[in-house]
This record gives sequence, C-alpha cells and structure tokens, in this order.
Amino acid sequence: MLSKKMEAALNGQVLMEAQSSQAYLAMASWAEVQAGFDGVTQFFFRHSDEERMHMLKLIHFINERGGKAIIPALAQPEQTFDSIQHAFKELMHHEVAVSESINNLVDIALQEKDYATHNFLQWYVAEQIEEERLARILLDKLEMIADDKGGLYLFDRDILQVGAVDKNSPA
Ligand code: OFO
Repeated sequence: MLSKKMEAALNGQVLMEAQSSQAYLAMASWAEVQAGFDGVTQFFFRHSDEERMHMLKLIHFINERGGKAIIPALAQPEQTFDSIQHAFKELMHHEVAVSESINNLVDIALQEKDYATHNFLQWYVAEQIEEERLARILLDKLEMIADDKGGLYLFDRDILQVGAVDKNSPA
C-alpha cells in the first residue's frame, strides 16, 4: 500500500513523463517540417512514445498499489527550435531533470520504508542512466558537427542506430 506522500510523489512523476512525451512530440513535429531530417524526426517520435510508456507504467503501479493515478493537464511545450543542436540541448536538460526527480522518488521510498516502490523505481534509475548517456553522446556529436551540412546529413542518417542501443521496452 502506498503512503499518501509516496502516491503524490509518484503522481508528480506521471506528470513529468507526460510532459516529456509532449515535449518530444513537439520536437518530432518541428523536425518533420525541417526538410531532410527524417532520422531526427523518427528519433523524437519514438522517444515521445517511450515517455508515454514510462508514464503508463507509473499509472499502473500507482493503481495496483492501492493509490489513484492522476491524469494531469499539460502545458503547451516549446514548438520551435533554433537548430537541431538547440532541440538536443533541451532533450539533455530535460533528461537530467527527470533523473533528479527519479532520485528524489527513491529517497522518499527509502524514507517511507516502501521497498516495493523502491524496487519498482530501479527500472527508472537504470533507464535514466541510459537516457542521459544517449543524450550526451548525441549532443557531443552535434557540437562537433556544428553547421557542417555533410556532418548533419550523417548524423540524421545514423541517429536511429545510436538510439537502438537505448531499446529496453518498459511495457
Ligand atoms: Fe522517462 O525518461 Fe526520458 O524523460
């Protein structure tokens, strides 16, 4: 059974995952209208779907542990970006903030002696290590490429291979 404090904190994470999904959906849509960035477009659409799965996993857990998942209202995410680099910088900042939030949940689970939730959260801890790693790799590549069109072409072509390392289904 979840404590009220744990339940509220997990619901906060539902919101965060939903916001992540929306933010990456906006990036995907933006990339889709930037001619030629097919790989980046697919990457963000796929990432948005993954965030939704992260949210669903939390919703089911909260409900199964005697709580009630709250389906949140969402603010409109950023719609336009100055560059591919800008979008990936946002992704990186976002993932670091999510990791901090997950760590905070782990702290609360320990304070509450809620070992079931602590165990559940380990999947998210591992996932965040992977998400931050991926975001850093991609951002480093983009910073090296800068405005080089050939480099951006190759980045767009190869991004789904890099992203494939990130595949461990949360379902
Ligand atoms: Fe849900 O991991 Fe990214 O935000």
